[in-house]
Amino acid sequence: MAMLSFERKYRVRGGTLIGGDLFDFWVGPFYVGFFGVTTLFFAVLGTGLIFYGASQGPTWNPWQISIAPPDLKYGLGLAPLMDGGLWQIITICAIGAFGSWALREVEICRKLGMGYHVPFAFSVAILAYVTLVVVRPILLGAWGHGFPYGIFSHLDWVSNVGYQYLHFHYNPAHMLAVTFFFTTTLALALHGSLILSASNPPAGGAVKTAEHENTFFRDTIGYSIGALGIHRLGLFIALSAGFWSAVCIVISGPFWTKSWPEWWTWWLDLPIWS
Ligand code: UQ1
Repeated sequence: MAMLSFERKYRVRGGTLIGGDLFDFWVGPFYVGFFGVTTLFFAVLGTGLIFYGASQGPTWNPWQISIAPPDLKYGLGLAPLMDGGLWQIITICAIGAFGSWALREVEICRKLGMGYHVPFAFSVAILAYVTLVVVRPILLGAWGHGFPYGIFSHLDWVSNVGYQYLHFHYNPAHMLAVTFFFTTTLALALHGSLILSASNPPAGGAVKTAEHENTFFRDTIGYSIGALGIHRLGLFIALSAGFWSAVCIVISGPFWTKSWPEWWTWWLDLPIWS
């Protein structure tokens, strides 16, 4: 791919976290770096192991392929390759690839002198995944508490684990997470529509300004959060959705073993009712 004229200015040396100049280069449009190499290594190995596992399994139907975690009897030990060991190595590859990708983003931020907001945001997604397949299984004492890597099988896992707590929607952290997910879609819908309504007029129409955007919301709800503010709010609610998702699953089992509807008896047990 041809390099755009302005790109040369931003292809600056340095900012690497490791390896000095050794991997400080681009391949076409892509910055590589040490963590570009490790991302590729873990991604190729992990994907290859998923295909190897599929080749040993009963089906090539993409919906039904599943790499299962070890049986609970293996606890926190290493499992035989075909009995959960593949899942364990694939999990290491996934964390290696996601972590490398985040650190490659950090190196690009350093090159450009930008804040670390994007790798930080990505790290919250990694945290949610690691909570599911590492933190909660360790707290429960067995890798078998991780979820299986398959399309239908992971849906079944979510359903089964949900029913273990009778009615997962009564989990207060789940309520917070869902509320943040919905609020994020509301905010992005408002923001996307507002920006397009002002800056993408029909052919021949005049592009409007930030004052139009502010005035629209002052006219409708008496308040405008502002151009920078909406992005701060958006990042906060989106990260909160991922964060409370991690909380709602890590407290299920390690910190609350009964049904989630029962958790609310604290309300009925308040002394104010007697
Ligand atoms: C808003 O006030 C604003 O500032 C002008 C935006 O920036 C372009 C927006 O995108 C949105 C959606 C709002 C309205 C949001 C709130 C929380 C009042």
